[in-house]
Parts: sequence; C-alpha cells; structure tokens
Amino acid sequence: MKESRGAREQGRVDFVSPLLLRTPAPPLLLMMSERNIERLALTVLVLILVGIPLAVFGYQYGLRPAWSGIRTIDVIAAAPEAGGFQPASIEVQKGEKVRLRFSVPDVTHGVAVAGLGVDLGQIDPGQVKEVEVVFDEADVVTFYCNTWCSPNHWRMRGTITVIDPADPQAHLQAGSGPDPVIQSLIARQVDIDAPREAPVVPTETPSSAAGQALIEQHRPSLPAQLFESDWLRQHSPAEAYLLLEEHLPQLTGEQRWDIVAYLWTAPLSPEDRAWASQEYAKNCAACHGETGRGDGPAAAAINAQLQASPMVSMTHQVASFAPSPQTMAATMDIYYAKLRRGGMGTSMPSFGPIFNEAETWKLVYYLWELTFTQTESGPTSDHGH
Ligand code: HEC
Ligand SMILES: [Cu+2]
Repeated sequence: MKESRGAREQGRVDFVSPLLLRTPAPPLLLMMSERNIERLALTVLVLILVGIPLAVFGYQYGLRPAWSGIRTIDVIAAAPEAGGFQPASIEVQKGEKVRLRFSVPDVTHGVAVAGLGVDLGQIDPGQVKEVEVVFDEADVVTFYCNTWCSPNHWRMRGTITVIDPADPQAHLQAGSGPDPVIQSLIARQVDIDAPREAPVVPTETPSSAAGQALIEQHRPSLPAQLFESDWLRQHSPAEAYLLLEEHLPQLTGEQRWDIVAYLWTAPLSPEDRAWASQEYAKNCAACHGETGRGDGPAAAAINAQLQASPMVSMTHQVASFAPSPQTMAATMDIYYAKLRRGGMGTSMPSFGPIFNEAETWKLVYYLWELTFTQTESGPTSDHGH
C-alpha cells in the first residue's frame, strides 16, 4: 500500500482511499490522510481566528502608530473603584502630536480634556475612542470623566504633563498663580463655607424682563453700585434688594426682586448659556439636579453621608440653588471660589483643574439663572412684599 508523505511522517497509516492509488498526480489535499486534513482545517481555522485579530491589532498598535509618526497613548478608563484612568498621569512634550486612545472595560464613561475643548462623549463598555492632540504650552492639563459612572465618579481624573524640553521646569509654574477672586475673598475675610442667612427672600418667581423695564424707567435714581460688576460679584441678592429698598422706597418688594433677578442673570449671553447648560448637565446635575434644586440622582446618598459626618459644620446636604435664605445671601464670587476649590470634605468636587476662570464664571451665572427662573415656594419673609 502506498503511504502518503504526511502519514509516513506521523509513523502510521490511517486510511488511503483506493481511488488515490490510481490517480497519477494527486492534489496535495487528496494525498493526506483524513486525520491530517482535520489538522490542516484546524490550523486554517486557528489562523483565521487568531491571525486576523492579531493582524488588526498589530496594525492598530504597531504599524499604524509607526507609519503615522504619532505616539499613541492607550488609556483604560474604568470607574475609580476599578482603578480609574490607567495610566492616570501622562507625559508629553510641548508641540508633540499624540493620539490618546481610551478604552472602557466596565461601565459607560465620558472623557474630556480640560482647556482643549476636547470632549469624546460617552464611551460604552468595549468601545474605544481616540483623539489626536498637540499641546502648545508647558502645562499640567487635566482629563476627566464627565458621565456619572459611580459614587466616586468625580475622582475619575488624570493629568497630562506637558514638558518643554527647552525649559523643563516651565510646566511647574503654569497656571499656578493665585486666583485674584479667591485672593480678594481671603483679603475681605469671607469664609466661603460659613452658614449664610438672608433676611429677605422672594416669594414669587421674579421676572427679569420686568426688572429690565424697571431699570430703564428708574435709571437716574438707581444706586451706581448695581452697575459695577465687581460690586455685583461681591454682594448678595439680598444686599442688592436692601439697597434698592433704601433708594427706591416707592417700589414694591416684588419689583425689587425683578430688578435683582435681571442684574443677576444679565451677564449670561445666549452662547454662554448653551455652553453652561450642557456642562451643568454633564458635571453637576447628578448631584444638584437638572434644575438646581439639590435633587439629582446622587444627592440622597451624599446627603445621608453628610448628615452622618461630624466634620461638616455648614452644609449637611447637596446645595439647592432655589431662592432661600442661603442662596439670597450667597455671592457670585463665593460660588466661583466653591467651584474652583471644591467643598471641604462635602463631596462637592473641585472644578479648578477642569474649568478655567471664564468658564467658571459662565457656570456661576448659569446657577443664578436656575435660581431666578423658577421659584419653588420656599421660606417666606416679612420683607418680601
Ligand atoms: C458629587 C456631587 C456634586 C457634584 C457633581 C457637584 N456638586 Fe456642587 N455641591 C455638592 C455638595 C454636597 C454641596 C454642598 C456642600 C458644599 O458647599 O461644599 C455643593 C455645593 C455647591 C456650591 C456652593 C453652594 C453654596 O451655597 O455655597 C456651588 C456653587 C456648587 N456646588 C456648584 C456646582 C457646580 C456648578 C457643579 C458642576 C460643575 C457642581 N457643583 C457639581 C455636591 C456636588
Ligand atoms: Cu465617571
């Protein structure tokens, strides 16, 4: 009996078809035993199953980066309990183009890079998203998750250190100068965590449109401070209300609140409102609620934690921006400072590394819009009407 070559190498003959013996030049496959055909089939299958992904992988991670000349930095984006961003600190050179590629193993996250306007949107488990970026300045830039992913969500941050080879210390100085607003609060000895209680609170939803008309009508007798942005940032709505009471005793309480509502919501332009409402929805609403009433889905758990904590002197719950003795005694610069610094062990995150000064102001103005556009029947006051 004639043995096929493959079979002899295996040292045994399994089966040879009688047909084979008569075929003068049998094709390779037909010359093999059935067992070896199985082996070949298996090899081909393994090649397909492993080889193709390997080729794709090799292309993505080996060839493509090498061809494009762009360094690819792979970052796993996992919830903080599962390790957060890995790696969480990245170093790049000033002017270097890098590809940041985020993959998500656990739950949906959102990835944004502060200061660059880069927002990759939501990334679902198993999905990969990437962005090519160039950093022009020596700096320390924060990248962060902007989709609520876990109770520790706001800890999900990482940094990109941009090193200038010509000045390797430059990134250490970048953006670390004192914030003039916070300096001014300190100089005026304003404790941003202290309890606040305004003597006056609106009882109806004020109308900023009516306020604007009243301002035009009474312009000559209105105190000049109300048109100075520094004064407005450093004083509370209640203080403005009382100032109006002093200068324009003929107005009703409601009319004074209309004027205050106009002054506190006027700084926000339509474009800024669009930006701020988007960022608010992504970064704040989970705690503060969609309309700023302190009732976001994450609020209950945080409130329970705050109430149980002996450390917190002032706030025992997620802030509501509804008109109240607390909000009517708040100032724009207190909100600004809270946003930049964060709370003191209260779960209010620090947004200093994420939003720059101008962006922080937009968010602050937006909060006042939330305050003055819908009044919930809050505490009433004898000054109110
Ligand atoms: C993880 C929950 C959480 C998120 C997210 C969050 N906050 Fe807060 N925030 C709190 C808590 C709790 C307080 C109250 C304690 C405090 O003032 O530190 C607070 C307080 C504040 C205050 C101070 C209010 C006052 O009366 O002094 C401001 C302003 C504020 N948040 C704005 C924001 C903005 C804007 C965002 C989004 C960019 C945001 N917060 C995101 C939990 C959160
Ligand atoms: Cu998250």
